[in-house]
Amino acid sequence: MYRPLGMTVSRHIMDLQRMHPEATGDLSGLLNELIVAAKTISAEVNMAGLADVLGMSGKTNIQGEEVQKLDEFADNTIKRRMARCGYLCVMTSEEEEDIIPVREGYEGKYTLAFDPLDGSSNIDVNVSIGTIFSIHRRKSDDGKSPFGRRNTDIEEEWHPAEGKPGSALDILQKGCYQVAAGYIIYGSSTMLVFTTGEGVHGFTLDPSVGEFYLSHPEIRIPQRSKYFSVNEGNYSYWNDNMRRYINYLKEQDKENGRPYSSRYIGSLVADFHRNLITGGIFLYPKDNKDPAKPSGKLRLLYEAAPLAYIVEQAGGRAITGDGREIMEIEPEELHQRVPLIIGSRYDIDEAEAFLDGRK
Ligand code: AHM
Ligand code: MG
Repeated sequence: MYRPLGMTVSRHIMDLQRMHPEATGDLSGLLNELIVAAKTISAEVNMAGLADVLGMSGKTNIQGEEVQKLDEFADNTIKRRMARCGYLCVMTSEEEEDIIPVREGYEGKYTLAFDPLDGSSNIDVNVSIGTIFSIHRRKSDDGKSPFGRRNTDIEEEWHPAEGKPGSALDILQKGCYQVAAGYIIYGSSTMLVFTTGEGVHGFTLDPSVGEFYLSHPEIRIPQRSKYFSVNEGNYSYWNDNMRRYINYLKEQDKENGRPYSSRYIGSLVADFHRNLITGGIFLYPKDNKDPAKPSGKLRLLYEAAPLAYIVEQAGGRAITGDGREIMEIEPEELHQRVPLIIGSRYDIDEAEAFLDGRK
């Protein structure tokens, strides 16, 4: 495979734009702004231990600035940078109750949903965390989406409300209408993985230059895996079908590659990223742990839908386990939770058969 050496993410984005002569460059500009925010967060994450030390005396750092909790820092960094980038009409963050307006006069044609720092309970113990993002085109003025088809068919010029503030209606769109989605993982290195509907590509940050370079072109998830990722501490809260499936994965059956190995970090981005590269199935199913959260823990807009877009573009699949494809769910509210079963296609098909009682 041709592997261009030294391909920066900005050049890659420009190349994608060139493939669409009708493109205005707004999506490229938007992605580039997000990447700057990601680099800022990455630098802060790398300083996490030190920031804590510096923060102990009166919670100000050496420059006299307030030391913020990292998830708050990540949220503010994205929110402030993107509010006046000129390409968005409205945003929503996992950390904020309501929609986030953009600066007046800077309204554009896209919407952004983001989880600023996913897996943030892992910050203090030096485990990988990440930022997830999802981009949609805004809907029309009357709130009705003009896009009845998948994003690849969308008319490039349909954005009549450009120049006006967006609303929650612009945000509440199905995953299949995303125009871009991705994540940044702050791990042993910082990586950006994203799709604009033309495959999934991964870039690694060279911190000495401050640039993301293409390191994982055209990522394809193996169709069948030998890893499962699930919080087995929730076993007693699952329904029988879910329990049967996990028991099945742990049975000895050499011919069919079982038992599977268990891998669970507890940081969705990190668990997802490993499975994307090596193959695997991640499950956060519905459970009866908390009657207020019957759909599990993860959120549709900030976690499930963007990762579903990526996994589908890489040849995998994402479902809820109760008969729905993640990409086809019409969101009803900003912080809607959804069961998530995502990963290698063959494994998802098999899990689906167990969960709906066919197997
Ligand atoms: P967060 O967005 O508040 O960090 O919570 C989401 C995280 C995911 O990264 C991870 O997959 C999940 O919570 C782990 O939950 P649990 O501890 O219940 O296994
Ligand atoms: Mg999260």
